[in-house]
Amino acid sequence: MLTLFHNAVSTCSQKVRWILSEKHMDFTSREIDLLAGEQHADWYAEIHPDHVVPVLRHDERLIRESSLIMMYLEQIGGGDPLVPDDPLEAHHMRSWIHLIDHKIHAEAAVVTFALGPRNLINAQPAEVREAAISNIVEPTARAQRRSVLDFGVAAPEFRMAVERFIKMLVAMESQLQRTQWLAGSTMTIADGAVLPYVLRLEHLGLDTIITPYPGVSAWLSRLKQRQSFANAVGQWIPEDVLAFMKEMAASDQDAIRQLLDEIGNTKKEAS
Ligand SMILES: N[C@@H](CCC(=O)N[C@@H](CS)C(=O)NCC(=O)O)C(=O)O
Repeated sequence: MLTLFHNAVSTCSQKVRWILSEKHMDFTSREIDLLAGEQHADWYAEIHPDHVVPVLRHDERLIRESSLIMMYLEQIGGGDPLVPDDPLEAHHMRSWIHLIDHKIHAEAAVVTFALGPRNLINAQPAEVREAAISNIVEPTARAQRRSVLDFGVAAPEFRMAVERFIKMLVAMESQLQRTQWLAGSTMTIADGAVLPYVLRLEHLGLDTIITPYPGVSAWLSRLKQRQSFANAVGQWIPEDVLAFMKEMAASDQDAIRQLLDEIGNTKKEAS
């Protein structure tokens, strides 16, 4: 019996829902309201000491860390294999996952909170706003959240995050000009692990960051056509929430255009 503690909009929850669908596995959903701070409740801190989603409960076992949950589900689930037999392709797959876990995930939080829920959180009473920051367990994430809530897209962290995203898109484009999928000839866990982060740009109305990369756009369309996309994203994030995310980011679009001009978001060679 699988229970997923997750959140509809969260990138790492999308990853896990994606692989659950690809592996044809049913689960019981327990959504955690991140904006209301449910991840900081005592009962949840016992499930995840870092106060983050997702967590998969398999019978009585708790499996944490979205990429590791994906690997776990690959071993217990059905469907087509999502880890290549070829050692080099398997290495490519793990390299994309490593990039997401060690760099892009944190940057996605920076971009999201600089734009999306910033105004909502800043409109809260001072002590509620402060709790939303100081309850974050991981110190770097806490400092980044404070900076982007204070300064929005003018925070230095925002620019660094956009630069990292662009660097990833450049590397993706270089690969996707040669193969259909990120690790090579077949779809792997890497595609499901990267998908929510590219999608996050789109959800925040930052499509212009993606458009210089036609291989990435075609890859995104391929993934969107799969049933797993509907099961992981479409079914969970209602249209009005997507519209709201874009609306929240709308007032910053001019500043973002200027930033992209400064950074020079044109197709570059991967380094
Ligand atoms: N490395 C963890 C990261 C988990 C994480 O940061 N989750 C976010 C949502 S994608 C979260 O729960 N944030 C809670 C918060 O912002 O307070 C994983 O991949 O599972």
